[in-house]
Amino acid sequence: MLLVGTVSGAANAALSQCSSGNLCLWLSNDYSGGFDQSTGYIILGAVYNNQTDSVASYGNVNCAQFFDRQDLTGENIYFSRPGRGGTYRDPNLGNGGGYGSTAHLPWNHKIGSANWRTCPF
Ligand SMILES: [Ca+2]
Repeated sequence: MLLVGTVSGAANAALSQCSSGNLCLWLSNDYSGGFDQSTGYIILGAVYNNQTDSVASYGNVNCAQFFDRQDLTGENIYFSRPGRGGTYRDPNLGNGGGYGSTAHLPWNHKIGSANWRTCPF
């Protein structure tokens, strides 16, 4: 899913926007602001690159992975899924988030793309 300028500015943004089976991202903290979700991957276009502040991983099989770059490569963090337990969402990426070697660093205003990966734990 290529987002060039279509992230919705929903007034009633909330965690409940994120449907089961989707990876979800919001432009503001606490699952608010512009929102997008996908059962596949997400490439954020120029307008929404480096804007995400909160995420949720509601997959049924795999873990969700969020990348710094806009091409599903490079520095990344990942999240579990509800059925697996552990951390599967984060309302504030600014204080770190999820799992991975850079998960302790601020990840707000950093994400450029997202995809699924085999849960590594
Ligand atoms: Ca966090």
